[in-house]
Amino acid sequence: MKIEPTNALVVVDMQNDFCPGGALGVEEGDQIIPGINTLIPRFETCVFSRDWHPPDHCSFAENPEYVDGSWPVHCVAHTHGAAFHPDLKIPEGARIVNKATEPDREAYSAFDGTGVGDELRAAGIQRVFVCGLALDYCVRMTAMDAVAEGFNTVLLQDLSRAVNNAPESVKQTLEELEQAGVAIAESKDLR
Ligand code: VGL
Ligand code: ZN
Repeated sequence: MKIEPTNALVVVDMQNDFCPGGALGVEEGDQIIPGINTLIPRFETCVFSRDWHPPDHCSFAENPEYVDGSWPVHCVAHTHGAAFHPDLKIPEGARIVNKATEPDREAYSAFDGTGVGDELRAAGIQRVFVCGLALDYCVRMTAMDAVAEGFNTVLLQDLSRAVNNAPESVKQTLEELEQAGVAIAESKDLR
């Protein structure tokens, strides 16, 4: 797979709260950062999404159950937890996308309510490579929406980690994505 000028890298939610030690820390979430950093300068277009919730976001629960979409308080806009991981090398001029910014509305996908699909199309982008956190939630929904928006879509499996990293769960997510038309690849497949 050759990286073309019409390709974009979409880096999903590489924020402190989704990394180990964060409010919703994903196991090994920080381990994908070096690989993402290596890839960033090879793309002309990079999008970085961030979960950017108000303090009273509808997904927040005192006793969160996770699987039902209730979560501990996380990624409250302008807090340390919502900040990008300090090791992530965000280039100047990168598009930063805030999502799930309204109290009464959840949005897992970087395309949901952000307008970034239209922007990428207007910029001539035809294919998007998706990576980041978390594979089973925001990465999955971002990749599903990318297909629905008409982009040729590739999930970079080695540059993503899941909240539920049990092998059967990961397998199910990858199968769902493949069935939707998402290609599954590894960063080493890119040249
Ligand atoms: C996410 C749960 C809640 C994610 C965001 O980025 O995958 N997961 N909010
Ligand atoms: Zn969230």
